[in-house]
Amino acid sequence: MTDITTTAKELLEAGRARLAAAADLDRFVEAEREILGKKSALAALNSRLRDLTPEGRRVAGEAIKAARDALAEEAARLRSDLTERHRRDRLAAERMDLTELSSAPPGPVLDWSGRGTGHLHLVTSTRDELEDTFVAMGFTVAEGPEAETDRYNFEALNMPPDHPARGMWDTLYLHLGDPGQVLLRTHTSPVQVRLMESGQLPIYAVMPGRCYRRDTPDARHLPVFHQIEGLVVDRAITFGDLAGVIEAFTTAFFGPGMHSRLRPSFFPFTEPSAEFEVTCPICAGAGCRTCSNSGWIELGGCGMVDPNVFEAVGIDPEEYSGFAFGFGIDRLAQVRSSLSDMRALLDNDVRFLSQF
Ligand code: FA5
Repeated sequence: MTDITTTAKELLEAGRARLAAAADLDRFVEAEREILGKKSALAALNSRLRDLTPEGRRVAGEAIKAARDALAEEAARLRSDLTERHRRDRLAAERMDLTELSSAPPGPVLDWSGRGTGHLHLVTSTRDELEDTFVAMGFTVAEGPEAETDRYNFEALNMPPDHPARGMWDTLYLHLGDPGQVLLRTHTSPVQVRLMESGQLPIYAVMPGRCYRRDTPDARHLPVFHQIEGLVVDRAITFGDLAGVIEAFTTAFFGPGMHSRLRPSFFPFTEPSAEFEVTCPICAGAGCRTCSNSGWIELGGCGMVDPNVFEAVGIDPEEYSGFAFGFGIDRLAQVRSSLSDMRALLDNDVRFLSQF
């Protein structure tokens, strides 16, 4: 009897040590089978019980059971520790280090294979920056389709058929629907109409996107380019609010010391209309070749939403007023990065693109 009890205690201690020594899950499972399995030394002790007196069998049986329970408990604890350690190791091994991408300097980062990891195109990163700036000023971001109908691109913007102002935009028409009714939008202004038509007022939104014109590519024009539109519609909005927002944007985007100014202009969908200029970011206003020594660079157009536009979208111009603005993202990127020719943005020459 004493013999079995002693052996059970010895097997308990040996088993504990064996389990604790298992370095990984596989070795642990093996050790657990040897110690607690059907062919274990502990299980073999049971077969020796039949030679004992009933009292001796009870005492020795309890000793074997106590050893098995203690080992099973210890094994469960160690198994959960090892499983957790195994999971953490696997996660650490599979973890991707993204810090390299976000903190990488401009230009291609070469990985072990010698291939560059690439980065956003200059126009995309400029668009992202513009969105961030306006979102920080409280604007939301909206988008609209690139294939538009005549109504959104022209008619609802106060340009009925044959209106001479349509000639301001050389338009590409699509062979879709009625002739002359579906086109590639020439500006982002149709998204204004879509937003106002949705009937959710007030509106404080910017709308970036791609535009198309039958413009011959040259140093300052592309047939496919990007604009960002701004629209505010609320009660009691004034021209002063427009000027204030343009100025706040200029300082937020270009930095302190950079300002804006408005010059009278014409757009059919705004009245009064203006062109807005910002301090030349190249010479900080001192005068250089890019700004023709004026110290100012024209960025885009703006003005108070024309009451005819409000009527076309079912907003009461007696109750609401608003302003809109729109400017070229490629043009802005060109000016900020001193690119002499905008066509370089489309050439896809990695030696050029990797500089930004
Ligand atoms: C417009 O497109 C008006 N929708 C802007 C507007 C919006 C006025 C809201 C009033 C209220 P414009 O045709 O001037 O205006 O174009 C605006 C800007 O788009 C230009 O200043 C220029 O930065 C950019 N842009 C125009 N055409 C091209 C082109 N072919 N390539 C690159 N950028 C262009």
